[in-house]
Amino acid sequence: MRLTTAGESHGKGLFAIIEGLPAGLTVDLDEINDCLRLRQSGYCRGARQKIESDCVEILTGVRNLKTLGSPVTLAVWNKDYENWKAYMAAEGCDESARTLTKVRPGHADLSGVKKYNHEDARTVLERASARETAVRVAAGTVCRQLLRALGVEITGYVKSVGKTEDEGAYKFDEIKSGRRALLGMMSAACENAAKAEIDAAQEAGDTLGGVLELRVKGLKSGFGSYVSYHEKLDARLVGALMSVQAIKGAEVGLGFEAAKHAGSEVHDEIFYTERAGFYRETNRAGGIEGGMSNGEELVLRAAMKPIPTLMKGLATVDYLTKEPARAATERSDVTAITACEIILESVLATELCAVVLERLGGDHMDEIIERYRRLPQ
Ligand code: EPS
Repeated sequence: MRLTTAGESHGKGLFAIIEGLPAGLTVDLDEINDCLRLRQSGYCRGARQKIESDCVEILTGVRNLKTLGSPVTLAVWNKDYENWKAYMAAEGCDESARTLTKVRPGHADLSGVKKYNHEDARTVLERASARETAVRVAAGTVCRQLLRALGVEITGYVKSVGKTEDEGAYKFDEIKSGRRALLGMMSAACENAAKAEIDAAQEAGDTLGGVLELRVKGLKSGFGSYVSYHEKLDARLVGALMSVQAIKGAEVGLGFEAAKHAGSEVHDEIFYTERAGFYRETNRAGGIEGGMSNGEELVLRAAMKPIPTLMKGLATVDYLTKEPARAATERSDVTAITACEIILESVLATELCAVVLERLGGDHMDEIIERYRRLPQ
């Protein structure tokens, strides 16, 4: 299975082609649109979210809400295109308006203009923008629906915002039902503290990032590989998380913390009873050993950097004049941490779906469900 996305932030829309999905998968449009709504939510999002009400349109590969086995094309149209077509239209437009040459530190602007020999960083930021994640959420939700048919579920929550960190440990089902509405954190006290931090950042014309924790329940052992380095499950899933705009770090299980402890404090001892089979009492490995799932819950975390468009503007240089300048200030979010949570769940679903289909093969969902059922726990 392979996902390709296309589209610009202020172009006509965002598009995804998912190739290699089996036939017979029931697509739940309401769930896709709920996830798109979640991606637009969160405290202190930018003004763009007031313009858009993202909604998926399926263009190909589905008939009567069931996949056909042919490529599935999804579209999320940009309402804002109406306001931008004079500067963005493929058919001809005025490129001289809305140029951006005061390249923003932390964004793709400077490396992008140099790489493609552009004069205007607008041409770069249009594709580099995290708006692209709208269609990745739509595609990821289709993949989530395939995984759910096998009994594999994904959830996650916002673990920290700026310096406000939730040190609590939560069970999968608690997370699914317990995320708070404002930011997607688990604790009311943390949400209040985080809100105060976000307010202060906004006041200062600044931005904030945070840490997200993701969980996958119901994945049987043996997905991924210990024989081929490029098929290692941890490498693939961490790679998927790192593919999201603004993610600067990702870890599995104890992650970086494991390096501070002795082996006896890190590895999950193995037990066996006839009733339970092989089992562990801890899951510090985050469900992955030797590049393969081990049947325990997958636990991953990712760190989102603060969005690089700051209202107060950072020191930079104008790309054309070479004069010192303050970086351009497009409208932006103070934080997009809540959106990032559903985005990460979606990219995880997409990569995991690809891994599962590579191992199981099959043209129709029935075959895939049957093959998965026969695998050992
Ligand atoms: C985003 C839409 C964008 C930005 C944001 C994410 O819309 P606009 O550029 O029209 O304001 O709000 O992207 C960034 C902050 C960024 O740096 O890329 C969205 O729909 O998520």
